[in-house]
Amino acid sequence: MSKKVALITGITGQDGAYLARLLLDKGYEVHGVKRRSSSFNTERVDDLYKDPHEHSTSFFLHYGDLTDSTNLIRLVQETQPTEIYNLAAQSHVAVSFETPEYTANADATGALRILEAIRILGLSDSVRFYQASTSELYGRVLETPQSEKTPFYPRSPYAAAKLYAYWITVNYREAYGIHASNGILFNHEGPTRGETFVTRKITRAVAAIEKGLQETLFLGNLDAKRDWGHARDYVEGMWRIVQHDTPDDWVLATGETHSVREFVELAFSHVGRSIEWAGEGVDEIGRDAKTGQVLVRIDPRYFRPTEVDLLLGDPSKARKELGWRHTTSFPDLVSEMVKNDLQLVEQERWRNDRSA
Ligand code: NDP
Ligand code: GDR
Repeated sequence: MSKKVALITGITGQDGAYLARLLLDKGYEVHGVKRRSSSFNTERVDDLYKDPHEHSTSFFLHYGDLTDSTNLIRLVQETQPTEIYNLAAQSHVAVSFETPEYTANADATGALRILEAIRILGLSDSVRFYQASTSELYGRVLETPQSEKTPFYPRSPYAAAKLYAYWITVNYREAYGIHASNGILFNHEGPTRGETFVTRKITRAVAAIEKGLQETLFLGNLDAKRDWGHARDYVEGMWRIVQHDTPDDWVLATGETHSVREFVELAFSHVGRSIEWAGEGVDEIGRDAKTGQVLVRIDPRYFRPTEVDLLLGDPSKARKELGWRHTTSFPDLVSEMVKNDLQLVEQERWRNDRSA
């Protein structure tokens, strides 16, 4: 059998790095698309990269951008992938309210540009395409748990852009017979999660507060509920989606939901602190039950103009058709993230002490 070749956009992000590892372990040749940036942005994949002049390697990085169609056409032509995973996106929901037009360009039209590249290059029969769709498509809660049959009601420029990407993927599948699938993934996290998403923001703050480097954690809506899983499990699901004989759309979720408040409580419990909540609305605070230290305060800047209150996925179709299920529980996820951030803070402190 000829070698499988994957092209991954968003290689420098949380999921791109996990997926690259998984595919390299399976013997793929992996090509990742990274954006040019003024400072290094390849931290998550640096250990995979070997100088191609010195070693034989199966991992390659290319400059590219989802807003540049000529670049995408050239990359698809040069790398001749058998599978394309479109993971690149302006993926922060709150930021999408600040940069709605850019978010549409990268997240909506970006998916179209790749699909068009496949079509223009005559690869409709030979390339499989994966689109990183999202539980944010459900937006306003119309029913729970949310499945492939639940209607969409996007509540942010990010979700509206991803709605276009979802449907253009379905359309290119139906119109041109491309093996193009959507993974409707609920939130998935891990120790390398971006630092401004709420889970990582919390675990980093727990570590910094514990080591005396930060006083208080400022958050927005504590009552939003999410179905949180581990990114490692979810990239395995992406791969299974692409291997399925027929292209389709699948929900990947844990089937459990927890509030931001519960995440905060569990994360602080790992450093032996329990939280007592007092006050209401923007005046609510969370105190250390033993010492009285204010650990959590509300900053209304983190509220969103429209919020997604409750996400809870029904992964039964993926379980039945793909044999996929999550393996990391919510408590284990939180524990892994807190432990990792405690270690990182310790390393940073050690480095700072040595250079002082
Ligand atoms: P990240 O934000 O960690 O990574 C996003 C990646 O996209 C980064 O590599 C980023 O590059 C790249 N990127 C952003 N804009 C562009 C652009 N214009 N051109 C090329 N690359 C670009 O996201 P995740 O890894 O968490 O998520 C992966 C995908 O899955 C995203 O599409 C996200 O919307 C979607 N998703 C994520 C979920 C989650 O819970 N994690 C759930 C459901 C869907 P750079 O490093 O230069 O910024
Ligand atoms: P989300 O993730 O919007 O679900 O999108 P995020 O972690 O940003 O927010 C989750 C919930 O926490 C609330 N929240 C805060 N969020 C952030 N970022 N910062 C805060 O201080 C804060 N306080 C409370 C939010 O209001 C929200 O309700 C993620 C991204 O990975 C998307 O790309 C992906 O599509 C979805 O998950 C599924």
